[in-house]
Amino acid sequence: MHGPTELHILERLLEDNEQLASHNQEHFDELGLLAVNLMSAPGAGKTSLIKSTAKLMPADCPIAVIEGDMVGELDVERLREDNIPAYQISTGRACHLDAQMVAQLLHTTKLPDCKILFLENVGNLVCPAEFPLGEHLRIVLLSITEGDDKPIKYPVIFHNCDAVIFTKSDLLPFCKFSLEKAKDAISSLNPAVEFFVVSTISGDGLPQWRNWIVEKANKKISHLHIGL
Ligand SMILES: Nc1nc2c(ncn2[C@@H]2O[C@H](COP(=O)(O)OP(=O)(O)OP(=O)(O)O)[C@@H](O)[C@H]2O)c(=O)[nH]1
Ligand SMILES: [Mg+2]
Repeated sequence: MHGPTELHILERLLEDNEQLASHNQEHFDELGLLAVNLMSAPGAGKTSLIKSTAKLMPADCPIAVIEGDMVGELDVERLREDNIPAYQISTGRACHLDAQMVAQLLHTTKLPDCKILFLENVGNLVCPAEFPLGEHLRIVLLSITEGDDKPIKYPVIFHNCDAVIFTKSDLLPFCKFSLEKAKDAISSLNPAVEFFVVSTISGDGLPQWRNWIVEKANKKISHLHIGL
């Protein structure tokens, strides 16, 4: 249980984060890009999805990545292997990115000319839900190996997102995972949510996801008409 003082501090923390997130969004809008927060449990396939998405992107829709991890630069290195511009934020003991960390990077780093900026959050299904970063879109990845009960057990992150991507669909034949059950649980929390079912191994579902995100960029960025 939290006492009144702890609750007050938490409220102030979240309010400050909201203000900085709005500030970050002004930066994103000035830069003329679509900012996309990718959230999931550790290992659900965020970095793999970014790498596969980049390969399918039209040349006139370059991407960049802000990569959040507690320590190390492993994911940034994986992205740079594919020539994807990637910028590390090390969160230390924090289990999520926050708007202050992103603001600091935006104020000290010149991002390349890109149309979609992915913010890969720290692997965690709880805290990232509470700390908006200024993104335009919030995407949650749920991998087939995690179990179809996760939307019921971790509702906040699924309640407050634009799309859910079921990842590792190549493993469906080997895991007891009901897509129908998971989709029903998420839709009851968030009726407007969109679903994708993808595998970066087989490539299934990736073109549909790519088309959707490019369409979102076309709508968000004025004068952008990326063809597919
Ligand atoms: N079978 C299968 N494995 C996958 C797929 N996508 C990713 N993986 C594997 O899942 C593991 C984790 O993938 P990552 O892309 O590193 O996951 P992540 O969400 O970025 O992980 P963190 O950043 O540590 O939270 C790796 O071993 C990937 O090879 C997929 O579509 N199918
Ligand atoms: Mg990763």
